[in-house]
Amino acid sequence: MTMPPTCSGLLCLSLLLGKSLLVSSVQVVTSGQQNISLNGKWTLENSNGSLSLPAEVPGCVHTALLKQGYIQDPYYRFNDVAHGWIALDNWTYTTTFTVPSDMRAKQRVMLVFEGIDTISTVSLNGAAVGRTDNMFLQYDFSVGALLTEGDNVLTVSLASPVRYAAQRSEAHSYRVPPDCPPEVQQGQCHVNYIRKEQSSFSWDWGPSFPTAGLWKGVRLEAYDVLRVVHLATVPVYNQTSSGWSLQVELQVEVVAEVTRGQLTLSLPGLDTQQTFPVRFLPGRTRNTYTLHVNTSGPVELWWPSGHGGQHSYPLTLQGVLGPGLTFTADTKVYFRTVELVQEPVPGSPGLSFYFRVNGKAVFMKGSNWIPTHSFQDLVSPAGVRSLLESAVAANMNALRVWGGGVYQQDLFYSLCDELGVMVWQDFMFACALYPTEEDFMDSVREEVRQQVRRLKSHPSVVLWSGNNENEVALATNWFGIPGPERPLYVKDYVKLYVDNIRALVLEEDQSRPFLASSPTNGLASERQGWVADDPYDPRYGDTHYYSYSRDCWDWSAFPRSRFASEYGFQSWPSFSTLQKVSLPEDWSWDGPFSSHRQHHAEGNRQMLEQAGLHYHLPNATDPLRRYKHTLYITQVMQAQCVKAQTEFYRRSRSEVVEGKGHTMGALYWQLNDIWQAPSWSSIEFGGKWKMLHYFAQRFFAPVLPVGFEDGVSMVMYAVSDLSVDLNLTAQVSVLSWSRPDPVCTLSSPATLVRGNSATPIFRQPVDALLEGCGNCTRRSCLLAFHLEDPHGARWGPGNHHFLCSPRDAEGIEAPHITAEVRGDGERGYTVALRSTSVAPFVWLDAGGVPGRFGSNGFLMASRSREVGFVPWAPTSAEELGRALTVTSLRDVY
Ligand code: BMA
Repeated sequence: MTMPPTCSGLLCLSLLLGKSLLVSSVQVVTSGQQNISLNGKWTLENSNGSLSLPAEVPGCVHTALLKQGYIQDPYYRFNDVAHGWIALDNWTYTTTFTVPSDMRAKQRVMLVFEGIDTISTVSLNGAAVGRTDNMFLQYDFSVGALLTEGDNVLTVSLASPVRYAAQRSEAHSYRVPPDCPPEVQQGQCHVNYIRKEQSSFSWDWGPSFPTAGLWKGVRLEAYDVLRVVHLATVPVYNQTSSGWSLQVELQVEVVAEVTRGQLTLSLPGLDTQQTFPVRFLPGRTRNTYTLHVNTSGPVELWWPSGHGGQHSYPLTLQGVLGPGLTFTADTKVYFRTVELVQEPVPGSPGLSFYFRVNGKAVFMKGSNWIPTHSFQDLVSPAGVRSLLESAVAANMNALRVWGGGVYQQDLFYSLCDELGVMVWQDFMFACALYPTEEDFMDSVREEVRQQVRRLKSHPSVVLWSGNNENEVALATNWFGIPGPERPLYVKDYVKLYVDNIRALVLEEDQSRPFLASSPTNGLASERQGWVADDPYDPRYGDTHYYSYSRDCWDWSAFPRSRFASEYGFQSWPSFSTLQKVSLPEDWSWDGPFSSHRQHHAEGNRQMLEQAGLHYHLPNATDPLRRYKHTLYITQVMQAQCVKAQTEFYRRSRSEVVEGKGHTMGALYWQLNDIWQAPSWSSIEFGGKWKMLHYFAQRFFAPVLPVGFEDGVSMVMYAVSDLSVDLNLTAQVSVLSWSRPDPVCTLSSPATLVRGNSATPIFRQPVDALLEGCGNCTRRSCLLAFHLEDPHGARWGPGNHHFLCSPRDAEGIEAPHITAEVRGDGERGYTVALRSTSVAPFVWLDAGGVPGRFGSNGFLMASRSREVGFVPWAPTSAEELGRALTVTSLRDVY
């Protein structure tokens, strides 16, 4: 029920009065409970009072200053550095509100902050209510005694996070590195001392915006007997009885003496209903009920995308207590099991590392998720949805929520449930060592409890992982810790991730696996006291692997790991994305803007060096043309490099070579961007797909032909994530760079391709292959291939293999490509392309027209091709036609 706005004092608050409340993404209604939302307009003041402005809650200081016109767009040009002063000041949020007398008369009134960023003192009517030190916590304060009849004044005084972190580090008895980020990141120091988004002090893909604010909702909850604090449902499968039960966990806060009544849980979709007697003790308690699911009929399971549906069952909960108090909740339940399998692999030293969902081994395909905005209050539900849908559209079934960002909002996990995206959930610790003094640990313990309770009902969450790269940071001594001091840091490491985080996770949730770190050797790391000698060992656990100087086309350089949870290459975003935050004077590769946005040391040089190994670098005389071509070539390089590495991992799923293999996961670094800058992402800030994302759509396809050279031979594998066996042949066309039609075609014998395997399907010496085909040489020809069944039906996308670097290709012509936009926009548009010759890396760019093409970055090997375009906002064919540009490799030099 929404009340009309009530004006009180200087402020006009929009009050939301009602009983219905969202508790861990479940709608709970408790009779007799009243809630008032304190979201809306507050006032914000800096420490010396020179700035005083209205500020929206949820929100942060930066966005308030932006909305009131005190600062320009923080993402514009060099503003991240120019706005550095904001995070050095202290800020106070104030609101005034009234509380109806019947609400004040309740036994208890709780002031609930869903999230405060970060260090604050909360006061109500001049009296201190509490302090906060962790942005990942919800804080509940009992404030009934402080409320008055008239105006109530609530203030939250936030200390500068940068100064706080510095003070904590200063006060610490020994150094907890890494002190400061590399200079190129233009960031702030000691972020490991504050429980806040670690990348907010800068990262190698992101700006430094150490935010402060009330980043989530604020409300009052008033009740007489009981309020529901939390509700979680975790299905448990009993192997012996082949039956399911549902653990329902209800956390309540009770003010009365012992409260008795009954609770009815029903799953109508499974003909299951049970009533339990309840007895709640006073205070905050957790109460667990086991609902035995009637399995006389089949229980439909939740599956990762590509492996089955995501069936859910509605669950209702109805509580009746004493005379007249009721509470109800409606939620969804999904059934699935998940295991992380680490067991001996025949013919290979080490242990496997893969996920088994509902008893089936699943190859994880996906990427890593970073914060989608520096200002969390500007993260829109539509933006989150668009990114997740883009992931699934690119045939991903998994994302890792990386440990340097934030635990995502409820919507993220609900969408992952619905879309079949498995979530590897890190705890928020990254690339650093951490202090372990008592107050810090207390805060972390509460963070783990709250986050595990909030997220454990989601089937999408398949793994808890302690941190990002902190095991390897210790193992390989990133921070130059002198030998004699190492045990102290190892002790802190074990205390934080094992004795506390792991212990708490095991206590709170035994329905999914826990890993202490990523990368790690898993069980083998445990045996070495949780810090392995070499956590990158490809025979155990997961790996992160980056090499910018080695030729990315050389697959022999990649570790044949059990599971690749990070690998990648940088590229620049498209011109239309950069244009929004820059001026014409910024549009050059060597200028200050290009180095300012690059936060990875030598990143710009590395990109061009890697590109130069295989492509001519742009040399147009017109500077803007050359700049745009340079952006393009970085995307070509990135797309092809990540393709080579991902295809290597996918074809390694079924074999062991020199003791290594059985790779069962490929999560490249990184899915999305936090701002408009060069990074490892496949999707630009704003949602536009880079060439890599279009490539991912193909290299993650359920059925994929992979081609590579092994010694003197051309080899092809058929990779299949399907459950069925297929009878397939590889159809290979030899193309000449100088002609649009194949020179010759050949096919492999039919091969049985088992479900969930990678099967060799074609092998022939390259020389023999070319000799049999006109005057083809490595330099004049290339290969295009696809998979076909005996009925001539194609399985999976086509693929191609270069026999030389395109920069050495002979006969590659400047293609004349024409593009014509067709259609009325009802069902999107079609771009009809015609080319006079073979054109690699054909790139359609709709400029600032938001939307996505059916495919992009492709090889044009025949004269014509049609590509769909779905706009994300209404646009006309003319507008799209005007914005559309077509680039292919030969255009850039
Ligand atoms: C990995 C990540 C991030 C980083 C990326 C690229 O180590 O965990 O810390 O952004 O590499 O350098």
